[in-house]
Amino acid sequence: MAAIRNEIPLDVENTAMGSQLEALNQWVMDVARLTQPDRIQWCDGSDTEFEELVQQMEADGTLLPLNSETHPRSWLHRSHPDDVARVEHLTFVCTTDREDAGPNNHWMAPADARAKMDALFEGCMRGRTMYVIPYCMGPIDSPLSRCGVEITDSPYVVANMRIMTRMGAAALARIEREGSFVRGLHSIGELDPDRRFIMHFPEELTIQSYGSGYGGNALLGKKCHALRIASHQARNEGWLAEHMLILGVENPKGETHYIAAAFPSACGKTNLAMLIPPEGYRNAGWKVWTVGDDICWMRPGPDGRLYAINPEAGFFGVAPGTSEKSNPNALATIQHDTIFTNVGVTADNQPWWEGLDNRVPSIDWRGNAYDFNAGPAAHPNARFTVSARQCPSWSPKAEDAQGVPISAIVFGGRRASLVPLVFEARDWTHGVLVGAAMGSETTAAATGAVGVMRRDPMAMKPFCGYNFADYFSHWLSFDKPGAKLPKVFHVNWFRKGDDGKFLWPGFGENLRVLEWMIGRVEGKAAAQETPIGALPRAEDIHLDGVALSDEARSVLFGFDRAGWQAEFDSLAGFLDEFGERLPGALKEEHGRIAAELRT
Ligand code: OXD
Ligand code: MN
Repeated sequence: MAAIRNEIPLDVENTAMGSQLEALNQWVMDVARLTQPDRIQWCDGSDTEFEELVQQMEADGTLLPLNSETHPRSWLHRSHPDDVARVEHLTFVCTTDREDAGPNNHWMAPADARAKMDALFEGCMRGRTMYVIPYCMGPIDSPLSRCGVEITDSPYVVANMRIMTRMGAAALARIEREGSFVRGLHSIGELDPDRRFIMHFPEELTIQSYGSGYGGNALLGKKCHALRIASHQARNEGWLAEHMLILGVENPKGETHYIAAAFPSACGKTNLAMLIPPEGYRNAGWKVWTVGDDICWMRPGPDGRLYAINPEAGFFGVAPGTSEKSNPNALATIQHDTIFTNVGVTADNQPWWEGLDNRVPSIDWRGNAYDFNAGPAAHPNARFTVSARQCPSWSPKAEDAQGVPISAIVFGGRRASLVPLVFEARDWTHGVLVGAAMGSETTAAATGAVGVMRRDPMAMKPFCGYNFADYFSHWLSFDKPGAKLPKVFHVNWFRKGDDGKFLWPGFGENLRVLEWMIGRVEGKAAAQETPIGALPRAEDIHLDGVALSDEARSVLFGFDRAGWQAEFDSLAGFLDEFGERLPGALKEEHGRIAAELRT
């Protein structure tokens, strides 16, 4: 090891020693030889380390301190204006066999991808510090958790990873014990969109990301590890890595049901995870507990139920639209110790975004004087990064090493028409079809057009690290003797009326729908059977105090047979894209429902 270090002109501050860490040290040195940093810093996750990083970033303008009276220890980061979202067209899954990545992923042969990335990484850290970040996804002592190491040249990434993961000494100790970890190499490069790639090598548990500092592209523990690589690992090891929030609903008797819900990016996962019950429910003793707002790792426990952990330690939430009305818990969470990215600021230097309140900001996310005619003050995908521990509804069970038992799985998207407020799948196989059929209008979380309807199975279109056909088979495989699987539901908070306005009030009122689901789980709530599943009638859900027009009632709880026939025809075309690899059971389920719709 010493010889290797002597070959390169590095000021190695400290290095991880110990025989189990030999492979890690070796990799770090290989990366240093390729990228040629001036310094290597092993991150321990300590407060002192964070303070030093912040001082350095304040000095060079990477972080701008916000109003310390209203938002203590909080900062604004302005990204490069061309680097504001995930880049799905530049994100690749590099498997030996192209078919293993599937039609749902961009693919590149591993050798070609490595050659491309080596050329980009060569010498890219000259003049920079290379940070080595050991991290754990999930509670540090949980058997469901997995570790990784991210190497990056971005102090902003280090600061965000410290919030979003369990980072530092404890993670390194676990890596030393386990001897296995996901390797993530990241450089902001030149932040040039033409020299930007996010590569995944799931067979080697490796990630390489170049040219972006944006969360989903650069905080490698999140989408790259906890979804794309983890979904591949989960398939091999018999568990599920999903794009789902996890919440607990506690009833007035003190009983809590945990629900996992998959919605595409920027479709309200954070709002639902932090829901505040309507007043009547609050007074009666209902509570909602937040376990996670974006990612859920689940696996069968000894009793046959699925147990879930949130692999993340923080929230990387969408700021625009977050308000006292939509999400008071999120607002309380981000009052201090928060990094804001690409928001506007008010004249007294408070963070501001569209939908927050009716103050007028003074500077926009690019740092220009705010001009209403020049576009929004905050970028539509502006974000906050904050520790989950600051959330008032943070569940005491969120740190439980065994995870929480899941009673219901919910799928949902933005669907202006056809799809009713809620329905329940007949059984697990039908539930998998409901997930596979998910559609939603695109949002600003990824670059590209917004508002275009696309199929987004289980909200995993951008995140499944392998062929969707195999992913559906994996989901189906959980239905085996002894399994006590959750019930599966589909919701649509975004149904619009003829006037183009939303028909359902959403936010806290969504608890009424969750209550109905729990009633179904407990065998207490009523519903009517339809070919697409069990739908509540308006009288099956507690709607007291909710003002719904006649149109809203009939549409939200209605079943449009002709519309669903057309939907199933279009779904057939989508499923056909997966050819022979598509599991027969899913094809049959589709055929059965399509036939029922025709009778
Ligand atoms: C996210 C996303 O950042 O889904 O969570 O894009
Ligand atoms: Mn997400």
